[in-house]
Amino acid sequence: MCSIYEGIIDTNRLVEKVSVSLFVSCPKGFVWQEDAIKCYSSQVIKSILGSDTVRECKSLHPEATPVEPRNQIQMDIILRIAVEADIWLGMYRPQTSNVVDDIRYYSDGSGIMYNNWITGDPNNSGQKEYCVAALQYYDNKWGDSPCTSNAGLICEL
Ligand SMILES: [Ca+2]
Repeated sequence: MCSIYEGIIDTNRLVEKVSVSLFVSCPKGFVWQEDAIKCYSSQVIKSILGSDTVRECKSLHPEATPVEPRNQIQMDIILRIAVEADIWLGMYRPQTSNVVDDIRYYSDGSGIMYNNWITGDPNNSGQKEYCVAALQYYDNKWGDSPCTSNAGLICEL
């Protein structure tokens, strides 16, 4: 039993080292953030419309997506990088969905697994809030917002 247990520990260490070595070299225009284990675009794109954020990130790198914070560590990094007051997040409500909290990630369409909503959001106010942003006015908590709002954009891969 003891030798099996040691084997599991060694496997975990190996996987951790492989992950770091794969992503530590980011494509041009991206910087490695070790605590998030991701590459982030090194500049915030200004005043982008939410509906165009996916295309904007793809223009930087084919596999890049708007930032999709999946835990508080990643959210803290996004706020550290951000220079704009508000930042688009890589999440959306399908325009065919009538469910207010049917918020999904752009990258794979799955439901979000972490959130930091403003109290009362998501609320799809006016039935036109299909994008999600971290809003400085609300202490960087998240609001579902019209995709035509202006906000900064950070891409990740
Ligand atoms: Ca809202």
